[in-house]
Amino acid sequence: MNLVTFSGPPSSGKTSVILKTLETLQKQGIKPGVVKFDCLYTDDDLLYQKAGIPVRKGLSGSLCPDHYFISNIEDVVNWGLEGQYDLLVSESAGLCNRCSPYIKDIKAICVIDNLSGINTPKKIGPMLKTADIVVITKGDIVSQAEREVFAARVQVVNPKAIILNVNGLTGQGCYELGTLLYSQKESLTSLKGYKLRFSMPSALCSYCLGETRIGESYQMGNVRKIKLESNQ
Ligand SMILES: Nc1nc2c(ncn2[C@@H]2O[C@H](COP(=O)(O)OP(=O)(O)OP(=O)(O)O)[C@@H](O)[C@H]2O)c(=O)[nH]1
Ligand SMILES: [Zn+2]
Ligand SMILES: [Zn+2]
Repeated sequence: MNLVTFSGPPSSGKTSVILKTLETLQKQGIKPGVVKFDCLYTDDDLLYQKAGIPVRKGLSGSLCPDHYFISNIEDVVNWGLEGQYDLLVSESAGLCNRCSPYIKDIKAICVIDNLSGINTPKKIGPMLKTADIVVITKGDIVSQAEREVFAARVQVVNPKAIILNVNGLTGQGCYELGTLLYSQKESLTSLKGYKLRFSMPSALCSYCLGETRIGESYQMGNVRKIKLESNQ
């Protein structure tokens, strides 16, 4: 089985791109399975189901979706192995810019869209910086110049990444992406011994633990104060 991890900001086009890409792979006889990780809500599972793709979803609730992902990925891999899927795709909500779900030696794809603003590549942390492939969507609604500037900004943040412009509506670029995702030689049977690409911050403070009261005396643990004097 091959495993690939997709991540990216909300509504960047992850599901659209994954669906179109899996369609091209299914035509080649490759059997996919998908697991969607989100925080509070997703109906992506219905879209995968409609396309005839086996799917499971996990909602992290109050936890960072990436922390939740990594605590559950082994079970997900076992689900994929039991289903005998050739390609197991995880789609994670990129809601926490400090973390990423990427694992060393497991293909990592970040989906980001042209509309998100030219400073967005700098704001997104490891999810973009440590991806192998960066898929840029929604090029159909910006100009050629905007596409070029945006792609250049992405390349500055992640010089090693393969950057692909993909149209999530028409599927243009998805065949090429598919060829990068699946390899017949790969046969993952367990994630034992694998490691995350980036150590996730543990921001355990009173508010993580459910505190709602405002005031210094209620703040314990990992607290960082804003420096207003040296702030511009
Ligand atoms: N114009 C245009 N719209 C796109 C493109 N790709 C995706 N969309 C649209 O963008 C919206 C969000 O797409 P999704 O595929 O649901 O995005 P997502 O990243 O999976 O969203 P979440 O999982 O909810 O975070 C949908 O309305 C898509 O039809 C694209 O290349 N061009
Ligand atoms: Zn989605
Ligand atoms: Zn996080």
